[in-house]
Amino acid sequence: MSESTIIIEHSERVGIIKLNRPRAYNALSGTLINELLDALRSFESDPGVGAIILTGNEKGFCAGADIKEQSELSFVNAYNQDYLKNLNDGFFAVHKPIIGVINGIALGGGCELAMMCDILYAAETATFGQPEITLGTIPGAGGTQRLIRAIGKSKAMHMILTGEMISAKEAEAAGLVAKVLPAEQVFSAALKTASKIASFSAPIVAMAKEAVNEAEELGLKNGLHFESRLYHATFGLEDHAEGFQAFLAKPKRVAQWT
Ligand code: CO8
Repeated sequence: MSESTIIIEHSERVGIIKLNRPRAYNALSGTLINELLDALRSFESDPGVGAIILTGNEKGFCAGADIKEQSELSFVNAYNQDYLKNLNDGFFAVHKPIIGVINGIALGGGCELAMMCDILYAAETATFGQPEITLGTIPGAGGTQRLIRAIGKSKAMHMILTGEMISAKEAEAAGLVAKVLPAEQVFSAALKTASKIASFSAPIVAMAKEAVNEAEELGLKNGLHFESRLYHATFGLEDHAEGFQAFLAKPKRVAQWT
């Protein structure tokens, strides 16, 4: 039987996915993508999971599309199967927060995969790049759209048009990643954050994630309207009543989420 291309673990309420194709720097083969999407679906439907971590292995995070596989793909094949749309769609379908832990290279589709996550923690040794131009192609899993939103036009253009990489520190300064930590600390720090998020009310966490993500789709006026609607809807949840009662109790108590 062939080895799995991902490793799935649990740490209390956190579901963990580790990319695991060490011989190909975790390149995104069709098999890896399918196994990754299956794992996301399974964590999404598991009420015991409140947040997800996606990370790489000792070789780093991910070197992008599997170049060997992609070299065999014709325009017609790619077009007819809507190549890679399933990856973006799979991430869009996850209501639980996904923390990407970037522990080394995140190149091409690897950088795009990182940007599909909701929060990024990076090791000091991590590097980010969109080298597709050096292969005679362009980013194809969201890079041209998400990078500009994350770091602005000039920096995004620079990365995409030169293929040059940026360091974790540059990524943090540009707003691409939330935190940079020494390599040996980054996973445990992310796990602590994921556990904290997973300890809150699951529906409230999902609504907060949805409202933030809508900011990328809507203008300010429509976005504020959308936020108000979700905010008002939280008033109808038992978790909302519990959170407010716990705060107002004398003495204050810790809220118990459903
Ligand atoms: N695909 C397939 N195999 C790869 C990939 C890859 N992306 N990257 C590395 N490998 C393989 C190499 O072929 C090599 O295999 P073998 O031992 O059989 O020859 C092995 O991994 C080790 O690679 P290197 O010898 O090159 O190791 P180095 O340590 O010298 O370099 C690097 C490591 C920097 C990661 C280098 O391999 C590299 O530059 N890789 C390519 C990175 C790249 O250009 N990525 C962009 C790919 S295109 C893309 O992502 C399009 C985006 C579309 C969306 C994708 C979503 C699925």
